[in-house]
Amino acid sequence: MYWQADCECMNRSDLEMVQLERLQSTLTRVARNVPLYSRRFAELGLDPDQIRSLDDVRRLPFTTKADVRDNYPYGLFAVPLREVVRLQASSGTTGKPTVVGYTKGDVRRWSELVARVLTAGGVTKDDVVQIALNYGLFTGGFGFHYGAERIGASVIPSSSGNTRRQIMIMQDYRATALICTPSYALHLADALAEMGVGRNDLTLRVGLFGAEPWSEPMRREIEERLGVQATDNYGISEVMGPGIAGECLERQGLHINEDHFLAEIVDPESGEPAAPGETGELVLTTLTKEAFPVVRYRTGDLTRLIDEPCPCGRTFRRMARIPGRADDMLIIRGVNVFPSQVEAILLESGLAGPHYQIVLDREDRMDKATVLVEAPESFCTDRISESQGVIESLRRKLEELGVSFDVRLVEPRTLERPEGKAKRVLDRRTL
Ligand code: DLL
Repeated sequence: MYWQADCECMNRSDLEMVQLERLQSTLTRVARNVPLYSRRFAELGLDPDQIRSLDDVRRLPFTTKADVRDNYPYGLFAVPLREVVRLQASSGTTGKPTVVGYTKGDVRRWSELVARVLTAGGVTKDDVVQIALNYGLFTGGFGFHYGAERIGASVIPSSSGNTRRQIMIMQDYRATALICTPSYALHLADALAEMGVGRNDLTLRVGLFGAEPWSEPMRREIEERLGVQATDNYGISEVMGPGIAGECLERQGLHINEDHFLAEIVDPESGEPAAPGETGELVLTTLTKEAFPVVRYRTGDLTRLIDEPCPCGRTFRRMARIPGRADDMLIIRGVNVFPSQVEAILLESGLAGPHYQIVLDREDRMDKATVLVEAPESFCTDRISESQGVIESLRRKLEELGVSFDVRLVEPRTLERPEGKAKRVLDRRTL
């Protein structure tokens, strides 16, 4: 099932023509309307007319989150405010948030792109879609909402939080599709178990999850406990929000809506293009955005592009699941580790629940890494020898990452349950 088969299954050479034409028109518009770009292009002696092939994109300067912050709130808008019908902001926790705007046309296109990823994830107009993502400045709630309405599904804007109410709604309104962060999906699963509601008491069929890194074992656990087919969805507010890339039901990577976004992978250090198929930082250029176009936006997210054709028939390239942002990567005693790798090992072990926190300290100038995990409900933490066995076994499995972690078992349900994006790391190291 496709939403816009003519675009999603376009042959590559037609697609590249569309991309180039749209790139040129975006560059002309930003050069004319956004002072940051006209200045940067002038500094490089670059005229948008000189960009004659998609490879020429490498000659363009990058845009960073700092550029967006420095131009807070409206400095990067390419249209007057009177043409903007929607404002959203990034969920950034430090400093000023970044504000993004959408014209009527942008909102229309955004809805179409979200309709594509919803369709790819198995949602149809017959579904009752519960959107348990925050509705507010965060792009998740409204982004998915408009796409789901566009499809003609029955949309429940339950927003985030209030887990018991979410569950009542899920049961009473007979929700068939759930959209939230993967960590919240597991929190819902825990709450359901606590209330004695089994997956067969629910009508859920599919789940679209995203907005934070997660792992394959976590996907399996969500699928198993909620009875859904779970797909991964990627978006970033500065570029648009959800709808940039999403998995189809093959679940082998996220199709990027390449007729609206030009994706590159660069070496995060040098900014040079990565070799084909190599992992690096995802850089995105918007091809159709009117209010807030961005050129070569450094997402900070690490991934690689998958060129092989997908059995689903979509021709858009896929990006691999994101292990984390370049700046989420922990360097522990010089070893690079992503929280999602720790998560995968914990879940695969079958010894720990899905809730965990990594705590980093510095003792005697050395990094000390501890993972707090909740003991499974079935497990009696009073039985010292049994807990010791679990701790030892998890510790050994985590050694696979090249770092030695201390493991601490905490009582079930004591770690924080996120309603939006999970915070997995507490870094208390000071230099
Ligand atoms: O999180 C947009 C979104 C909403 C995507 C709902 C999917 C579902 P921001 O708040 O700007 O936008 O956060 C963007 O979240 O740079 C990634 O680091 C991370 N992220 C988003 N989706 C995924 C994913 C929304 N599927 C930042 N896997 C991005 C891993 C993700 N990380």
